[in-house]
Amino acid sequence: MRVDIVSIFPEYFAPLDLSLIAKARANGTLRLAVHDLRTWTHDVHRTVDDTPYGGGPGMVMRPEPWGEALDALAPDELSPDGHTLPRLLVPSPAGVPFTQAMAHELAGESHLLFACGRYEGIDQRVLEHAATRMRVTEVSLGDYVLFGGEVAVLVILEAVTRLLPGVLGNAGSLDEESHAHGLLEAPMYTKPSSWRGHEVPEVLRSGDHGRIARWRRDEALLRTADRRPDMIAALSAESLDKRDRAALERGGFQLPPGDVAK
Ligand code: JAH
Repeated sequence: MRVDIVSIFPEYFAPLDLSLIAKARANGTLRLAVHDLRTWTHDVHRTVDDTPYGGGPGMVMRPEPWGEALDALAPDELSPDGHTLPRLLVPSPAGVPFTQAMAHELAGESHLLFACGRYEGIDQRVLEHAATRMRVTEVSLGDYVLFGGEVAVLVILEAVTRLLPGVLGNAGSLDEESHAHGLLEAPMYTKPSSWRGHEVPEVLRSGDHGRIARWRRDEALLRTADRRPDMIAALSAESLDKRDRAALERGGFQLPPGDVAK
């Protein structure tokens, strides 16, 4: 996968030289480049922002440097290495929610291009214009405001690159994790079995794989109902059986009637 990142703070991306992302870059799984937006400014002050039309506080990123950056990184002609146009991703509190499903979708792309906004964001015409040439997605990590898109790009890249073939050693660990089955994961424990007066649940030391699987399922259901009622409400009719319902009722949770009954 090829990834290009455009930002006025390329130094934010130093962590991409660490750990498993660095390894994926070294072995050619990931071809990643970070670009300074000011490369595509031409005035002495290398200006990237200006005041907003219609008034209001803050500044908006000027369209011209972004236009040149996208021309350079997503040329109209197919590049000599046969790469197609990138998928443009723009972190924004006004974007569509980023999910594990979107991470899987992005892991199937051959070229991602990230545009990091700062201030009050990027002139909307940049995205409008880019959409005439490539797929453009404004994406949000949650309902809060950052200084800019840089940290959001680090998060998205970590979620996506760990799904690339060969990046995670243990192939089995991908489908048992939180969000893969629409529930939060049960708690995990390691040695020692007793630590500062806190014990590992007996069932996990029983060696009874059936009981362990049932316990983990119950714990996953209970903590999801407690912490993420939205995820319980989103479960399909088939995903909760009678034992699941019984576990939730034992935990004192009221199930919505009908759609999650079985
Ligand atoms: C803030 C440009 N959903 C997380 C998120 C993503 C991007 C931004 N804020 C929050 C942001 C200012 C300028 C992007």
